Amino acid sequence: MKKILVTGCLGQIGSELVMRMREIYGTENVIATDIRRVDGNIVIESGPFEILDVMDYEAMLNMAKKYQVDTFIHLAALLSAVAEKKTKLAWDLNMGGLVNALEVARELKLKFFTPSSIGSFGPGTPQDLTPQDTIQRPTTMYGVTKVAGELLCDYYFTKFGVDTRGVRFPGLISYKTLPGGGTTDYAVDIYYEALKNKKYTSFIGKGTYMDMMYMPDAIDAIIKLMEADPAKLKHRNAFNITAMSFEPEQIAASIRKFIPEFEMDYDVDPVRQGIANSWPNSLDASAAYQEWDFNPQYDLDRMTKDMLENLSKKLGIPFKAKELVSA
Ligand code: VAH
Repeated sequence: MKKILVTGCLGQIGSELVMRMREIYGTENVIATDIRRVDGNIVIESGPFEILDVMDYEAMLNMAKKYQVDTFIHLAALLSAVAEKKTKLAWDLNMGGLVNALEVARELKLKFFTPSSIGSFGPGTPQDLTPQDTIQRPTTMYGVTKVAGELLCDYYFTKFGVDTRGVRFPGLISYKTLPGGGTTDYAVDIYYEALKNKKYTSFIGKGTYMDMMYMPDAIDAIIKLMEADPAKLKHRNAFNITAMSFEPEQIAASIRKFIPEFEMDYDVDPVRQGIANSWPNSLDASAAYQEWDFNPQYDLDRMTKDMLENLSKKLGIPFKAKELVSA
């Protein structure tokens, strides 16, 4: 990768990926785009930024030509909970935007990345250690767009030779942006509430296991996959990746190691609980380890410590992570 165009750069992944790629590849070589401008945003202020509607193919093509990019990272999409409320918009944006991006990649012979998700699986999928290759019959509009997206990216590789690559992300946890309408957002909200109020009411029920990963590991995974030897990529567009699987009681217990007085109760949201129930409890990520040396560095307690330390600075709430208090 030498010169990269990123869509959805103000989102949870984009806002961190752009900054990390600018460190590695040079600020002027990472063109950040989004549907809106946010004054004062570091992604916008720190390097090349353009307003881009991913539904506008001509604008997308002209922008890729203008900057003479060699890589296209397509992140603009609606997430699971929002997509269940706005199903037609989710299909139009998630699929219309993707096919426009793939057409640009085909036309200009660009390397291409777009993420899939554990949301691409459904209740008929084996839920424990979900295999890399297995049945995918998701019961959400988000999941339908993710499975269709995986197939579309495979098609553009086999039919047109586009170098498409992708991963099935688990829930991603980060402190730099607020949650964007996903089902796994409870695992981000909980850290904010732990610092602000020392208590949290979870909208996901006790015992609901989902795969999760800390954002630094997600960013490293994208870069590692995009720099991998293509000859070694058998699965290419939809690698299962995960760093941990936990349920709400376990993340609460991790927080209590640093904030012993933290309390949690439940007010389950039937829509997001229904989505979570249809997703795997845990993934088998062996293909990613074998084909491109995927290797996450954060477990639950290390993530909790880093989240609480960084959120305390962001929110201006004093917090000093004691050494791990025995559980
Ligand atoms: C969501 N954060 O909740 C996203 C992600 C696996 C979850 O796809 O929709």
